[in-house]
Amino acid sequence: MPRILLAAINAKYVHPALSLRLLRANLGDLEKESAIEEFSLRQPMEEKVTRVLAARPRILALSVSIWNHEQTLELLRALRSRWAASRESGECDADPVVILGGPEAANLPPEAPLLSPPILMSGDWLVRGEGEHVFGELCRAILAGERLKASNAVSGLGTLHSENEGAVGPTVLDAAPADLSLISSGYRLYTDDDLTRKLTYVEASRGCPFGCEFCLSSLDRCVRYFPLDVFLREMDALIERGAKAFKFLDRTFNLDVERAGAIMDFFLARLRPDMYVHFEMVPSRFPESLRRRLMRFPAGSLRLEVGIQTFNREVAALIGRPSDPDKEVETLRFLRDKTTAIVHADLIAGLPGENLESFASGFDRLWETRPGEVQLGILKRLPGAPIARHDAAFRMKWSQNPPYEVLSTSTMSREELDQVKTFARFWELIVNRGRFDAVLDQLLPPGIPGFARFSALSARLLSRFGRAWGIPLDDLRSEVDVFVSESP
Ligand code: B12
Ligand code: SF4
Repeated sequence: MPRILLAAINAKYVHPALSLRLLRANLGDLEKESAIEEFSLRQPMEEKVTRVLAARPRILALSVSIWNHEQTLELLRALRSRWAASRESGECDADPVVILGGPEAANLPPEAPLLSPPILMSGDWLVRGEGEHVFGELCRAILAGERLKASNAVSGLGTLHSENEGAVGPTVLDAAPADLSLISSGYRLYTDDDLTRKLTYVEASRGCPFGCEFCLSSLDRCVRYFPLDVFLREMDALIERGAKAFKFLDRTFNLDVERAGAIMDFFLARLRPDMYVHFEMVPSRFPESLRRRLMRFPAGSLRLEVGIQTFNREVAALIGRPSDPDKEVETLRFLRDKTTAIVHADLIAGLPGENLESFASGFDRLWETRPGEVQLGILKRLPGAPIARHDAAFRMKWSQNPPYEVLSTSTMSREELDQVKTFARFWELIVNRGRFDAVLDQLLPPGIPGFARFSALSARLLSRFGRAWGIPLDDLRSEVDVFVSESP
């Protein structure tokens, strides 16, 4: 039985939790006493509970992110009640120690116990920040029955904030950003099954120099890099083992253009027909050297996420996001005309100061460049994100439950945001999934503003079906055909 169980609920089966592998790989001598359990949101809760109970760990470490916050709480509540029953029946005498970490748990406000989010109240420890250096120290102290002191806590890398002995709430440990040259990589802990059946998440850097206030990465402005030679050796080993779908988690892959170029050259030399790499790039940094490389990737082997978020310069300035719409459009055109990359570009509705009109004109501008996919999202008002400073001035209202979607602002009403939500859902079904490509030019004729036209279709579909999900494809197809035949 592992004494330490690391667990996470992933959004889907194909998304692995790199965090668990990194934490485990940095446990040192405790690694052999640990195990990883990964679940997915759709898996029945009872199955998750049973697997954790069966492992009977001394320490249960859970990675909490926005997509699993509610389910992790449900899991913890179920576990706590089963552990209590086992204690009462004399089957065991102590509950496992629960350590929480991850981007959601780390950014929820833990200080006021009465107001604290229930998930934090269900943990014994809360680690905020990068866990590689501190997790092992903490586990060692817990297993040895020692108290972790602020002075010697985690080799001086963390700070103990509060010790709520006997009180409700977890003890909070703040971890400093990890030294990426000192941590052991977690890639060897991907199983062969992971590599062939899931995305292979990798990271060559951490941090982002930009300050977009809606994004948690804006809290980590200091960009740090994994040593390139070591990283590329790891990638080589993963390719040898059969990894095919490389998704880079770097916030801004093209920040250091030379490094980005070296990584691309590495993959270009090793691409196999069923392999692809996925990078997230800022559209303002596409120098010639990068473009030449992007053009060399064969069809199907390159996916790019190019965040646009807003084409409204005032809104961008207000939320601290660098913006140069003309340059961004030029980059998107280059990608469309000169590369075979599958480009995924996103826009956010509900940013402070953005109204429906400016959102629509941003959409039209983006759609003119015909990226492979346009992802429309409603602003998430993430706990801990600096965008909170606009709450009062823009009368921001948002859902208190994850994913904390904005419901209305002073410049966008609830109805307008609902309209964008429905639009986004139908856009996903009809345009992004590529099932209607044969009629796309009639549906969205080049030269005609796409937002108004697709809004009309989306309103019609909503009134016809009463919902934007679970619609049989044939029914959707017939309605789209009628719309196309009736529209000029
Ligand atoms: C992959 C990913 C996803 C995947 C899901 C992955 C999965 N496993 O299921 C998908 C694509 C589905 C996704 C969706 C969304 N995501 Co996302 N996603 C990421 C991304 C790019 C990588 C996560 C990752 O693996 N990072 C690498 C690991 C090593 O970092 P880490 O998880 O933070 O772990 C470190 C520490 O947090 C800590 N730690 C983590 N767990 C634990 C546990 C313990 C016990 C300890 C001690 C420490 C610890 O130590 C780790 C090592 O240093 C991050 C951005 C990023 N680059 O991190 C955003 C990010 C996590 N996502 C974010 C957001 C906002 C979303 C969306 C809401 C986006 C949207 N607009 O729709 C949706 C959620 C949809 C929903 N259903 O609710 C936010 C965070 C939100 C939050 N509070 O959790 C992030 C940080 C992006 C950002 N910069 O704002 N996402
Ligand atoms: S949105 Fe992108 S560019 Fe802006 S802070 Fe987040 S990761 Fe960086």
